[in-house]
Amino acid sequence: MKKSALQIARAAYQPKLPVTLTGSVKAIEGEPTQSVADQEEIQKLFPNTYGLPELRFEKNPNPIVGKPVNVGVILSGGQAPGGHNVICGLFDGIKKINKDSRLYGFLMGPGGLVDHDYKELTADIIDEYRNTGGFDIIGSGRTKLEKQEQFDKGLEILKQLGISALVIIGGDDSNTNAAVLAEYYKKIGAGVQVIGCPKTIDGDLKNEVVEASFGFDTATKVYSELIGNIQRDCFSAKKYWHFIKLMGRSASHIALECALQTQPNVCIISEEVEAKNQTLQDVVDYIANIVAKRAAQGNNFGTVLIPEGLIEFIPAMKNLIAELNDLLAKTPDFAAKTPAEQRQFVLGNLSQNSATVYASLPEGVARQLTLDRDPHGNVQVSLIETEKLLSEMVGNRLNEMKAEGKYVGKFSPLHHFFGYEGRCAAPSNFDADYCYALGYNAACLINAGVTGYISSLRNLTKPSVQWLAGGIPISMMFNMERRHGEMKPVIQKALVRLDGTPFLRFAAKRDDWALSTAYVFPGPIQYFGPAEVCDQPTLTLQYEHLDK
Ligand code: FBP
Repeated sequence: MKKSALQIARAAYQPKLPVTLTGSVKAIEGEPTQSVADQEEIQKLFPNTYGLPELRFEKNPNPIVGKPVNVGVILSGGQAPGGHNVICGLFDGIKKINKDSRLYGFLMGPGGLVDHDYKELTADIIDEYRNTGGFDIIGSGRTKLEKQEQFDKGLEILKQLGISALVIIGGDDSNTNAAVLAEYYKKIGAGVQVIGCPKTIDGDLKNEVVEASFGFDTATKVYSELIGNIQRDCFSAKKYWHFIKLMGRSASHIALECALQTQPNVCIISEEVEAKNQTLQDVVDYIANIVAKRAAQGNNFGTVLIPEGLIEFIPAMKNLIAELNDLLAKTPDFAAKTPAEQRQFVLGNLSQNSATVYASLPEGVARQLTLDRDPHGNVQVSLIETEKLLSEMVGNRLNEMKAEGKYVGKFSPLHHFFGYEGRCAAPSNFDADYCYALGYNAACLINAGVTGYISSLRNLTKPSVQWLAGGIPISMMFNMERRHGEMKPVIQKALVRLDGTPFLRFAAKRDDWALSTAYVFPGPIQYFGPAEVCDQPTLTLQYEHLDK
């Protein structure tokens, strides 16, 4: 495959490991741990892997060559910049332990383990992928590893290939499943260690012990570059309002980080909307008032950032969606009705409140809510074009305000959705170093003989050589939550904290940004050049460190 000049130059970049991981490494055990909540129940579910100590790595003054180890690796879920470097770091780490170690990649996600679909990752393959974006080295998938039959089927191929450790690179659900698999293999004496690595652009796999998931840094920098470019265009032409939806499934970390970096006129934070029990109309009124105030200053342009998951955080919309899910599940002939009959049927069968909300939606969106359903019968909210929904409703509100004499201006909205543009970007220096170190550190955890741990690096606002390396028992991050009607042990998803410094800094500035046009233009990610341009971690990470 032809390579770009940047790809060629980037291939030569050697990620910087924490000093403790250079050379031989020894593991120091901390105190036994506990899960963040529901300790008794979780201990019962994980009798073999609960309560393990945190591990910290230090330089070993007496180097020893370890035994060769065969390791399997899986990429799970959505792409995130730096995944290839986790695999490269893991490869280099196990080769450092013993040059005869081997690495096998399971193809297209966890399904590859169950279906025995794999390839050996040799040095020539690995070298092609150093510091590149994407997950294409082995592909990724969303099959959930959660059933005993899958674990047993996977064990067959692990045994066949002599694999004694499996590294699962994934988000909160995949790491939860990694812990369940670790417990099962330990219980049956399978002789296979399972280690997790924290991945997701959404930034929602973080807590007291995991400072950040990889990919968030690069993805938010790509989106911020694009938002900055749009803002410069918008400031030049002075004629459009840009409604920009940003990926992130449910949490608003991506939208918040991009707002901190680019200072848009409006950014909606779903967690705040929910906490204030706001309606869709409240959100619309908030935006329309800013549009009107800017118009009064002669500024008929602006930018609005909208988190992908907003709809689910609006309490009245959440109720409406839940009612629609039930109603449509009970109405098998719904699809056979005409659009007009469907609308009548829905309006006639919802509760009073939900019917009012449904009737207030633009017809196209109302219809989307009754059409796109996933295999579990739920509305696929991420397919709903929230950016169009909001701009249409803002337009309607502005017309009312015009009639009331409260708005004079011109409102021309444009729409964007940024998500896939950032998930496979070439990793920033932060993500290149972080991912490589996570993989290398996972090899050290394998060498330490542990299972059910997540690879952990802390002190991430410092230069990478000063990062603290170690391992965290995954069960330490567990609490019990209801999933598909059953109580399950899961890693708590991190939502935006309204009392955290990233949100508070944004909230203190947003009124000023709304009216004063204080846009910042971050420009493209730089890989070579001064550290203040190339090596800055996200503002979210920097501000969160102020809270520690
Ligand atoms: P992960 O949580 O698996 O990392 O995926 C994150 C994400 O990019 C979300 O931001 C987005 O909602 C979703 O994946 C899109 O899923 P898909 O890749 O299946 O279209």
